Amino acid sequence: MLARSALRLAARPAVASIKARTFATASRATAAGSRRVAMMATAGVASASVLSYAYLQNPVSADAKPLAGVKGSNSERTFIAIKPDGTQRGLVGKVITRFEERGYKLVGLKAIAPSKELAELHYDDLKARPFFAGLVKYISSGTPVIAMVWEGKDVIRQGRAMIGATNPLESAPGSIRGQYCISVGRNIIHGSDCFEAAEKEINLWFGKAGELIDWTPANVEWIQSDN
Ligand code: DAT
Ligand code: MG
Repeated sequence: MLARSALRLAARPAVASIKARTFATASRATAAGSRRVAMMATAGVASASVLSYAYLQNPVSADAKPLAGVKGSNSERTFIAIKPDGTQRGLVGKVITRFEERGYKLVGLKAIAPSKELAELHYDDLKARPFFAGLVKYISSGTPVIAMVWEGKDVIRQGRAMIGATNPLESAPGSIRGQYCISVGRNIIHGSDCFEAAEKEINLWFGKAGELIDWTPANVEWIQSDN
């Protein structure tokens, strides 16, 4: 397991170097986690929190498939993020509900206040655009981004359709942006626009071993079957 983790980190130097404040999972398991486990071990105390840290330090082999799944298959994955304005406006539950109810499977989720570096890497293709600095400032403002990976049939294209056009003026009224946004600079949600972007973005935001969970929904046949 350690050898596998080391290999993965070596293959993803950009991810390993990103300094971001995560609220949910992996980075908490590092320094503070080890200190706490050591203190509790010294005191001879066993508790649920010790067990959860043990899980984080030795993640189950939960993401054995390629990070973005297999293009064009039922295991295709996309990176969806609720931006800081979506979080501030209390729209997290509504966005998650749309993807869940459509039939997609949530395989990764965390709240993260992205560093400037992470925001710049994420929007690397837009760095020559005049709005780039403002975009990075807004994404790395300190309000959490809700980062997710969703899996299922055609999830990349369907995800983009559900999100709607970049400029809310052009997004269909039933789409997420069409329902909740009026400004291109505050369009509340991000979604990968192609398989290559999904690979890059999932790698960037969920590149550590054990951050994605490969599970089988009980109703998968009722959602994905083509007969
Ligand atoms: P999308 O988020 O639909 O993939 P994009 O990749 O072209 O759109 O741009 C990324 C984000 O940058 C977009 O969600 C909002 C912001 N943005 C794009 N065009 C903009 C503009 N003309 N003015 C201000 N912000 C813009
Ligand atoms: Mg884009």
